[in-house]
Formats: sequence, structure tokens, C-alpha cells
Amino acid sequence: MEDGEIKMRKLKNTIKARAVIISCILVVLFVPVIDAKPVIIGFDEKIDQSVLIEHGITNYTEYKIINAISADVPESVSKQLKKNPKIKYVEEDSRVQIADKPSKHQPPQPLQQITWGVARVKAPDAWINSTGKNVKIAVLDTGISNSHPDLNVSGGINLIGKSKNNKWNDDSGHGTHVSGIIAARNNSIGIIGIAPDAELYAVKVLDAYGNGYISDIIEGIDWAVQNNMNVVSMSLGTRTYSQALNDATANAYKAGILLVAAAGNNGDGNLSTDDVLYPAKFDSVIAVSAIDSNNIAPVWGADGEEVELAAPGIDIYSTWLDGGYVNKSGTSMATPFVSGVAALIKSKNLSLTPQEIRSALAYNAVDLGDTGRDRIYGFGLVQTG
Ligand SMILES: [Ca+2]
Ligand SMILES: [Ca+2]
Ligand SMILES: [Ca+2]
Repeated sequence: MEDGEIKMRKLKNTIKARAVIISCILVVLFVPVIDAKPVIIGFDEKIDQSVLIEHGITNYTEYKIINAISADVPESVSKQLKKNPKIKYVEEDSRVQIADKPSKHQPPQPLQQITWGVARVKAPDAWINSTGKNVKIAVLDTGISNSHPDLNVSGGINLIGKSKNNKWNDDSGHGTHVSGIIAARNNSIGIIGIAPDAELYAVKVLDAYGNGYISDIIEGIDWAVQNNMNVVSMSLGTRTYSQALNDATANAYKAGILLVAAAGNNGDGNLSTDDVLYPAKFDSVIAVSAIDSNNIAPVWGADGEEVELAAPGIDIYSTWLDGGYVNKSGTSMATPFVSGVAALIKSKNLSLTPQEIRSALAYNAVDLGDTGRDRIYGFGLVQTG
């Protein structure tokens, strides 16, 4: 009897012990990830690490350009943080996408050195004085192909996810297309970009499908400031306002970087509604709309008072993956025309501030549509001079 009782007790204890171990494992496995969401936390002044520690936030990305961090945080913690007087904002980390039109890849055109868009902005006229030398352009995109014979990439970084690395090679094609418009080399093959001797930097902030997060865009802007870029080209956008992104672009502009972004392809054909996406919509960023070879904006082009310049964006032939070339359309394609022209202006006179380059771009533009600045073409078609 006694033996039997002891056996039973032992058995019960073993079952209890196992249950405790299993529940411990379950706790370890599941509790830390319960409802944790990616957020950006902005401080009124300096980033206060004691506030983060107090709320159990130990794994985060700290920005330099703004007093903010990004992290995965449970909603209950976000609510508590919002009540802290040291916290300026806690915002959801929104998604960002490329601004090109979904299109089937057409068979390559016969190779032409100077495409219609490059001729339209009068780049060949400018090459007598300037080819973009000594100007650094960060392309915040899906990366840039590291093996295209028509592209020279000076450096870059991959900022997707939690770990930074140097694997900025393009797995989409979008960033490679944008980069060819800016700086395809003046060699015997393919095409010539607007500023063929400008220095391209691949800042990979979007995945193979052209999707990304505001937090990575901010990290890309941060990288551009730390690495003394002159121009940041962003063929991407989101409808969602972000205080963090607003602060980051404003501070980068103050720090000496010209920022250019796609107005968007979400136009509704109604001039009384503003369709311009962020970051193009911010004061510190040049918003670019697209035109076709007849200088006409498509109905899908975003309109709004923030549109500043128009540039070629329909049937644009440029570099692609595997050493190839394709035609693409979108404000994604118009944006790098402006970035390239800005590089030519900067290269000719390296002492120019971003504000001065911006004024020159507005002054040189050819008025389109209604007389004067309008919400479809901004100041008009971008020109090298
Ligand atoms: Ca070439
Ligand atoms: Ca509209
Ligand atoms: Ca006009």
C-alpha cells in the first residue's frame, strides 16, 4: 500500500513538474510576442533610454536625424508611453510602396543611347559643362543591380529588417531602373543617364515586391546624412502621414540634402482632391509628377498643390536585372529625372545649397498646362538649364 502511494505521489509530482515545464516553455515562447507591433517612438528632446528600459524596450533601432527609435512594442506599452511627458509621439510603422504602374515587361526596344526623356530635359546640352561628377546620390529603393555593365555603384547598404548589411543588390528591378535613369554610363552600350558620372549609392529599404516600412525609409535618410549624400531620390510613397518621416526629411534638408520623391500614381482625375503621397507631400521634399512624350500628364498621376516639377514618366527605357533593359511608367520613373538634373546643377557648382538647387530647378522649368505653377505640373517640365 505504502509503496503504491509513494509511486502515485511520484507519478503526480512528475506530471505536475512536466506541466510546469511545459507552461514555462509556452510562456517563454508566446508571451514576448503577444500583440507586439512595429512603432516609431519620438521624444520631445533627447532619446531617454531610462524611459525605454522602464517599459521593457531593449531591442530597438535608434535614429540620429530625429530624436526617435523604432521597435516592436505591445499595444499596452504604446498606450503607457503616450502618457509620458517626455514622449512626443508613438506612431504605427506604416507601409510604403514603389510608385510605378504594374506593367508587363515589353520586349526590349532597339538599343538607343539617348532616350526621349533624356533628350526632353536637355541633358545632352548640359554634358558640355557637367556630367554629375562628385555628386553623391542615394537611391532609396529595392537596391541596385551589382552586375549591370551600364551602372557603376559606388556603395550602399541594406536596411531591411533588423540587421544592417551590405547586401544591397536589387532583387526587384525597380531600383535598377530608377538608377539607370539617373546615371547609366556614357559607354558604348545601352543608354546614357541624366548624370552619367554621378556617384550612385544603393540604399535598400524596399523588398523584392517594392514594399517597405516608414522606419526603414527614415533609417535610409539617416544613412544618407551620415554618409554625406547630396541628393536622396525616393520613387516611393504612402498615403499615411508620419510625424517621424516629416521630421526626418526636414532635418535632412537642413543638413544639406536635396530630397526628391514621387507624387504618386493614385490620381483620381479630380482636381479638387489632393492625391500627393508622403514623403513627396512634405515641404522639405520635391514632389514630381509624370508626363508622356507629348508633355501630357496621365489621368492616374497624383495632383495637388505640393506638385513641384513634372518629368518624363511614361514608356521610360532603362536598366533592369541580369544586364537587361525594359520600358516602365510611373511617377517612380519621373522622380530620378529630377534627381539627375539636380546632380548636374550641383556638379557644375559644388557650393550650391539644396535650397539654391531647388530654386534653379523651379526657375529653369518649362511651364506646362495652366499658366504658372499648377497642381498637375507644378512649375513645369524639369530642364537642365
Ligand atoms: Ca550606357
Ligand atoms: Ca485629385
Ligand atoms: Ca503650369
